[in-house]
Amino acid sequence: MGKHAREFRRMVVEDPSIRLAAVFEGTSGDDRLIGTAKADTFHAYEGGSDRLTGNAGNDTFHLGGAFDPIDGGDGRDILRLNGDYSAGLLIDRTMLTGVERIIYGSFPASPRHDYALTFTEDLHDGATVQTLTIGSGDHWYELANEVTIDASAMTRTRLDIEGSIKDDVIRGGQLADRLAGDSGADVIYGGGGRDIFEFRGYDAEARRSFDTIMDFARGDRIELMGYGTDLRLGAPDGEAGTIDIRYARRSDTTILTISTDETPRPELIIHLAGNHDLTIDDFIF
Ligand SMILES: [Ca+2]
Ligand SMILES: [Ca+2]
Ligand SMILES: [Ca+2]
Repeated sequence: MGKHAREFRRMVVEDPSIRLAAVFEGTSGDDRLIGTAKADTFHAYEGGSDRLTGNAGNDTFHLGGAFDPIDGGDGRDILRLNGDYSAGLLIDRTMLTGVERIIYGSFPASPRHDYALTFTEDLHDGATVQTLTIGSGDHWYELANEVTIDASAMTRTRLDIEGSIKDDVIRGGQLADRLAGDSGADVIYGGGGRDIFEFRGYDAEARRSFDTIMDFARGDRIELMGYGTDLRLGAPDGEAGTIDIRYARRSDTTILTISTDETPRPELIIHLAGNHDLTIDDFIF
């Protein structure tokens, strides 16, 4: 057990007169870090076989390449991953529970910080439905690289997933999720439930590539944020303010082309696998 971390724990947890939140610095040894009832911060970058317990309070856990078991406890807890997770992680409740948000990224920028996370079950016990937010939505960590997230095994979790600026593969769970690939050429599966696929108009990269939704189904919707609120379904002529819909038989793909201005270049292209007869009700503006 890491000496420094152990002393920290004793000081913070075993002395009831100290009620401040703690900042834990893990060591290269096997640290057992137990948080207070306040908003604690855990840094476990140094290796070893650690166990991190947040207890109550809105705790933040920082990991950097390895994955140590984390129990966030009560409160709204955040796990920040800043390291190379490209080899792929299978995550179950013995590894991660009681955490409501996962932020991945790379700071400083590194070409090797890719994230391949597969959740083999929900991260909470019991029948209640909880929300898990996953993304790089934080200016500090916006330099995220490719992410592959598979939450298809989750049946009691509503996912709010944001991809990276690169080409991602995102699989939602069995309930109604909100999924956003961000820029890059992303491949997105909603899974079960009435999912919302989100596209943001201020994302200039979206003009240069397109996302593909693999399992769009009745009840799913496409949310177009920042493309105007009066878009209409139109003929495929690039007219301003239209969503043109075309079925490409050869690739069995429905191609949506969104034009917001008079230039011939579309502002957004979305591919849906299969042939879909869409109406305006399939969209949210
Ligand atoms: Ca705590
Ligand atoms: Ca992306
Ligand atoms: Ca879903």
